[in-house]
Amino acid sequence: MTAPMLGIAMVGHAFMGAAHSQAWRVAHRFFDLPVRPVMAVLCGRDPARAQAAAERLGWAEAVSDWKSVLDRDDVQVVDICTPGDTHAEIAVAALAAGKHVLCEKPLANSVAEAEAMAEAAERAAQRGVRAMVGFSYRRVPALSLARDLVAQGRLGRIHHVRAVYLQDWIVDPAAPLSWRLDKEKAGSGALGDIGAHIVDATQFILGDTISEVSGTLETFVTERPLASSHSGLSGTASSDETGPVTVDDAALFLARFSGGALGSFEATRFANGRKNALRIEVNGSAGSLAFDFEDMNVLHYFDGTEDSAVAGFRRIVVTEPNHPYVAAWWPAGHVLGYEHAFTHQAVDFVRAVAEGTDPTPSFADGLQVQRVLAAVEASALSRSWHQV
Ligand code: SOE
Repeated sequence: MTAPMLGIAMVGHAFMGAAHSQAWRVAHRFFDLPVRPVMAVLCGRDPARAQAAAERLGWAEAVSDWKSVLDRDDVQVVDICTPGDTHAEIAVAALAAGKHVLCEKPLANSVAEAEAMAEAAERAAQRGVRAMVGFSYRRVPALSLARDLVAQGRLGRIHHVRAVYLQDWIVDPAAPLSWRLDKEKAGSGALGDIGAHIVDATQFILGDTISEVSGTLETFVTERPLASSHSGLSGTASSDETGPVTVDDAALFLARFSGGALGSFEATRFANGRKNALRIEVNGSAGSLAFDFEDMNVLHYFDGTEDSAVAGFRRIVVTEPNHPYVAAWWPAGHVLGYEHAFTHQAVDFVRAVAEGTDPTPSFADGLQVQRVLAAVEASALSRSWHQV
């Protein structure tokens, strides 16, 4: 007997839209789900581009007005894959219309918007309508395992965390302006786009929250050529017309966690040769963990209780059937990729909706990250520590 359907409407169809489409296409084919996601409609402002994307990504229909899906009976979920300046409007309207919402990260472009979204999600939850923010790295098996090991006390008391997220796609000053370099669209630069990921991932792994930060931001290239077309992360440069970069290129900050751990964070798009190097190291009284997304199926674990004669970082290949999520895919050693975390995200979202529970990370979790980002910006301006 086929499972009940869950109609999805996705707003936005660029990089995240492609990653989410992959997840909606395969989730029920690899995981046992109580309801089956149906890729009902893709929403995109340009009708021709939206239609082409719907055909390419596997959506039944394309529309140019996202509001048109809010009163459709064949849509139960709105999946927001747009730049941050539209997250709040779409999410609040969708939740009010009784649609479950999955919203890409960061939750919003400001704390005020994130607060409105979290309040809307809290009200909606009382009506059984669910909301999740898409910090997908939580669902990389190795990082899920890291959280489990910390929660089991395998590292003892956590002393400090160091996290970097290093990319280099705009180190070339000739790389054109894209929405991620426009504060109006993106809210911030490396801080919110990739810094948000390491804030959420470290809070997730520790099961703790950042309470105080001291940071600094820098924009290395302040003028760039205008993009003539959309392609990849930064598009293709047009002629010699230029425009201003209005966001940070790099964000560095120190943090204190509520539980007492210290943290050091760096998010930059100017680390030559680092393509998507989300790296986290956790050091505790009884051991340490280390992870690098560019080797995403591996978690390095140092057991501080081992005899020093044989102690050392052990390289755990996180592909055993008893590791998080892995059993649904391939035999041990047949590794996973970037797109699998989005499928895990879709699976956990669908299961929560079907079971009537609140998926995580919640909009309240997304608001917490937004507050950390805002505190870093305030700290950079005042050149002092700021409470989150
Ligand atoms: C660009 O920095 C980007 O696409 C981010 O926006 C994503 O959230 C991250 O997963 C990969 O890099």
